[in-house]
Amino acid sequence: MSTIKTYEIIMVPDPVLRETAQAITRVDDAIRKQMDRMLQTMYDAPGIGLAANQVNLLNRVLVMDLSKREEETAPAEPIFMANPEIIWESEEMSVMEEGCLSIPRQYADIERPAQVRVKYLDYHNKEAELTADGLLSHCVQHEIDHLNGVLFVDYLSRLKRNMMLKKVEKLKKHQEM
Ligand code: GNR
Ligand code: NI
Repeated sequence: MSTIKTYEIIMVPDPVLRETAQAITRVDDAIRKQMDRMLQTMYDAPGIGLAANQVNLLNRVLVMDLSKREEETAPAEPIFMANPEIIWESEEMSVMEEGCLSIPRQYADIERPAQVRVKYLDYHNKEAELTADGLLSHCVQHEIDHLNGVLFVDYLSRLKRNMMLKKVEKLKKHQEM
């Protein structure tokens, strides 16, 4: 069992999800503690990614782990990023079904660049780069969007977006979440 404290996940329409998170100076012990807590919060949810805005923090920190998606027993492969920047994106595009822990039980096909290269500070404050494709590419773009106040529903028509946001309101009223 884990002794790591978790955060509460913020849901739409909370305005913190529309704010731009601020760059951090360096990854220090306090940021590492935040990263550990965010990872545990994400595992508990469960989800494959989580950005700081979603736990009411406005610094540019995100966590991801795609390892447990199919196999519960697979070893954890967490990825921690601070100040992530997309330094290259492919012309090729990719469509995948996305969901968001801040927009519960709503899913939609989203088109994004198929591959991206991301520069960031890792858990040890070292500069690192990651080239992502497939689900990891969608996930890292989805998380960086969060840090910029952007949600996956923003890529949909106003009609579809409003339908999803209304459905979440209804779920909340009926306490189905
Ligand atoms: O758990 C999540 N699944 C997911 C699926 C496709 C594309 C992106 C994601 S991220 C999401 C968790 C979340 O809301 N992260 O911000
Ligand atoms: Ni999300």
